[in-house]
Amino acid sequence: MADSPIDWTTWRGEMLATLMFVVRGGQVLLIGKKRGLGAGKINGPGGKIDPGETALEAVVRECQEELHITPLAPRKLGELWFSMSTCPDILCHVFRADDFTGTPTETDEATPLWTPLDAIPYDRMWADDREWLPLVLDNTPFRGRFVFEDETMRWHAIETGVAYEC
Ligand code: 8DG
Repeated sequence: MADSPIDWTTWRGEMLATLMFVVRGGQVLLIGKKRGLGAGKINGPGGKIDPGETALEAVVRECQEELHITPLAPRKLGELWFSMSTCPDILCHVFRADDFTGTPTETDEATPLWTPLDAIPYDRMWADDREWLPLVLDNTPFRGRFVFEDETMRWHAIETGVAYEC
């Protein structure tokens, strides 16, 4: 791929966000997102980190708010660095859990969608997701960097071999 149009050495995420992928029984718990950035798309539960929250606290809170579940033993598997033309740059922390408490429930933010691991609906997700979600499902830590112009992904790079603390 061509050289990055962004100098990533000085890049900083202006908006901090999270995503959670709960994998259980050969399926991953996705959502139909009903509002906010990416409304209408399929995604994992998650959202913005509030002031004073850690990424882990934020992702657990978002799962509780959006789906009424609490992921158990969540661990960070990835970072997504988004340089966007239409909104502030986003740094998104990606987590995985292999169990949860509660019952996935539709809310005004999300519809729960259990999805077989071999049938991920990438055509209804953000364009970058097919580049890194397989790593989450494979338990491979990663960092992905992406340049978007409107909804079109213009450049991307994915690194593995990174390590995260939780
Ligand atoms: P709200 O309460 O303010 O309505 O929203 P929120 O729940 O706090 O935040 P949000 O609008 O849902 O935050 C955007 C979510 O979308 C956040 O979880 C990160 C995620 N997201 C992007 N870009 C991409 C992407 O390219 N792929 C995927 N899978 N998720 C993305 O912002």
